[in-house]
Amino acid sequence: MVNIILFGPPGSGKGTQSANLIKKYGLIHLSTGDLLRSEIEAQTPLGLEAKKFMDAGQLVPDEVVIGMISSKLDANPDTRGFIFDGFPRTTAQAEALDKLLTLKKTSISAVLSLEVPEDELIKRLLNRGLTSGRSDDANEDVVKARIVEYHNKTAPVADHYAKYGKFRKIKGSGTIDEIFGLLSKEIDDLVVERV
Ligand code: B4P
Repeated sequence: MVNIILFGPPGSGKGTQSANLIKKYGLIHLSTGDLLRSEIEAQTPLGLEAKKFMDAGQLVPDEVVIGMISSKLDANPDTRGFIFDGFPRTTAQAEALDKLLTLKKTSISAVLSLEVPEDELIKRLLNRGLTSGRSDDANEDVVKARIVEYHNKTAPVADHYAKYGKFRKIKGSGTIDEIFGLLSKEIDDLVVERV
C-alpha cells in the first residue's frame, strides 16, 4: 500500500491537491475536515460538538477525529492506499495513526508538506470565505487563530515523521498544476520503490 500524509497549514492546498491525486493514483481520500463538515451538515451530536471548536479556529479533540479515521480504515480493507488530508494534526493523532496502520500491517510511506508563506494562506482562506459558506474562513481573527493552532499543535507532527526519514517539504506556492507536478514526482518515486 502507498499511504501519504498531505501536511501543511490551513489553506496550504491539502484539500485542493488531494482531489487530483486520488484520481491519478486510485487512493482513498480521508479528510478529517470534510468528515467533520458532513457531521455538522447532518446535525449529529458529534457534528454539533465539533462545530464549536471549528468556529473558534481550534482543533477538535483528538479522540473524536481518531475514532472517525479508525472506522474509515476499517471500511476500506482492500484499497491500494490512502491520502490523509488534515490528519494527523497533533502528535497524539500521529501516534494513534501509526498504531492503527501497524494493526493493518502497513505504515505511512511519506509525509508531503506544502510550504506556503503566511500572508498567502490568509489571503487564500479569506478569499474562499467569500463564496464557500465556511464560517471558519469568513473571519480574519478565526483564520489567524487556526494558523496559531497549527504552529502550536500541528507543526510538531513534522518532527515525529522526520525521525523516520519520511518528511519531505514541497513548494506550495505557484499554480495548482505546478504543485501537483511536484507532489506527483514524489509519489511516483514511492510507487516505483514498491514495484
Ligand atoms: P480542513 O478542512 O482540514 O481545512 P484547511 O486546513 O482549511 O485547508 P486545506 O489545506 O485543505 O486548504 P485547501 O486546499 O482547501 O480543516 C478545517 C478545520 O477542521 C480545522 O481548523 C479544525 O478545526 C478541524 N479539523 C480538521 N481536521 C482535524 C484534526 N485532524 N484534528 C482536529 N481538528 C481537525 O485550500 C484553501 C484555499 O486555497 C481554497 O480556496 C483553494 O482554492 C485555494 N488554493 C489552493 N491551492 C492554491 C494555489 N496553488 N494557489 C492559489 N490558491 C490556492
